Amino acid sequence: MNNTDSDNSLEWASQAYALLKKRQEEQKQELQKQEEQKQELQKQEEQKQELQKQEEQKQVLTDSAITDNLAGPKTITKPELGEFDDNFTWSAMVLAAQGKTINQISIDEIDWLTKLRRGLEETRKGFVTDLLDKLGDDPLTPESLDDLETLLIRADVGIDSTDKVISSLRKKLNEEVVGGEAGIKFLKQELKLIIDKPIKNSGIDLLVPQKGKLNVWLLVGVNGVGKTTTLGKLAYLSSSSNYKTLIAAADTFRAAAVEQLKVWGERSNVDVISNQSKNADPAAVVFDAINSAKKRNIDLLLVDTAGRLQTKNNLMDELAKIKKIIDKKVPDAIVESLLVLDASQGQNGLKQAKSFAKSANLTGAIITKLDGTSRGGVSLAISEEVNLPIRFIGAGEGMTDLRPFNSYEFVEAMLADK
Ligand SMILES: Nc1nc2c(ncn2[C@@H]2O[C@H](COP(=O)(O)OP(=O)(O)OP(=O)(O)O)[C@@H](O)[C@H]2O)c(=O)[nH]1
Ligand SMILES: [Mg+2]
Repeated sequence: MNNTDSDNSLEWASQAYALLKKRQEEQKQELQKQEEQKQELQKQEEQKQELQKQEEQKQVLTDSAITDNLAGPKTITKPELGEFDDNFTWSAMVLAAQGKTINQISIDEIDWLTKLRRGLEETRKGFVTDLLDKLGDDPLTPESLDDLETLLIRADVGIDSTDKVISSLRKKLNEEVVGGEAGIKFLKQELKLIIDKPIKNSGIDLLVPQKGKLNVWLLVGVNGVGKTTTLGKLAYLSSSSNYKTLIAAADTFRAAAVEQLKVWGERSNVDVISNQSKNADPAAVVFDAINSAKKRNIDLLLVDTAGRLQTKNNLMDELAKIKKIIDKKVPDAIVESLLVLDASQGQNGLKQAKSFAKSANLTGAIITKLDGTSRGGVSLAISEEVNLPIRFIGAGEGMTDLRPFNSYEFVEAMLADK
């Protein structure tokens, strides 16, 4: 990028910022106006019902005291426009590079990209910063490729993906002189190719529920990786995108799982089908949930499953049983078995993916906890070695901290140079 380019980019980002700021101000004023009108109406009503209202308030307080004690989302806060800083300009540029115009970008998107970039900061620190230091502005040499190889392995990118990238770079180097900046650009393209391959192979670029059918998404994975939290975020994403959504609480092993799900369900207005009795059969919960989904014309049924049972075989048997019930009751349902993986577990996550892929008929992966881990590179290993399309990524515990996976944004965030 030469000076003029960066001046133009900054000017573009600054216009986008001014527009978003204006829009936010207008929205705030509109909300305030509505709020004032509402308060005026309420005032008259309140005078009449003073006593009754005190009674109700007591009840609300008790309810929120109960829900606040459960693991679940805090409140759904709409993201606010932050400063016009490096985070903003980088996010705006990433959106612009994907063909968005100033009018098309939103605060939500800027907020997410900022989170993603921050989340991948640790991965980047041990990798890109070192790489850029080593490369400087000089052309790539066979020695710098050796350094890059070590860095990629250290970032948990995995041996197969690393080999692939390094041999492509070596080939390019034999043909022409590759400068530092061109090297990074080529590296980004290669990493993106690796992540995109299983997505292309699946024939589905973006996973969304198919209209007119029952879509059933099973969330599977070992304990503690973030299945229930991810399911809660998906329920919010789905219902706020106007898909009729239902949750099946099929983790009957963990006592608090149902309560945890109910909190998430309530916040996004999605019902939870559960069976509170001890040792309830998970497949029976799914059976009930399918009946309910059919009656209510549900688009998406999200199924939470157990991460820990007495043995790994039990876990796989149970998943098979759930799958059998779905196939039998709704043969034309679109079923997705999504493996939830905790990015911070690095190579261990890769092992889990390999073992689940063998026995659980997986169709995709969701990477969670990308915030604050240095091992985000594992996403590449999952794509290359397990051939699983990554469908969503989570970078935080809040309701809006999950987004459909976008390989361009992911690679840009992983290799952002500041
Ligand atoms: N920082 C961070 N924490 C997360 C994320 N996703 C989940 N968590 C946290 O990880 C912990 C475990 O999450 P759960 O959703 O209960 O995990 P699970 O896979 O359902 O666990 P089991 O039901 O016990 O198998 C909770 O404290 C979550 O808040 C994320 O993207 N970022
Ligand atoms: Mg759970």
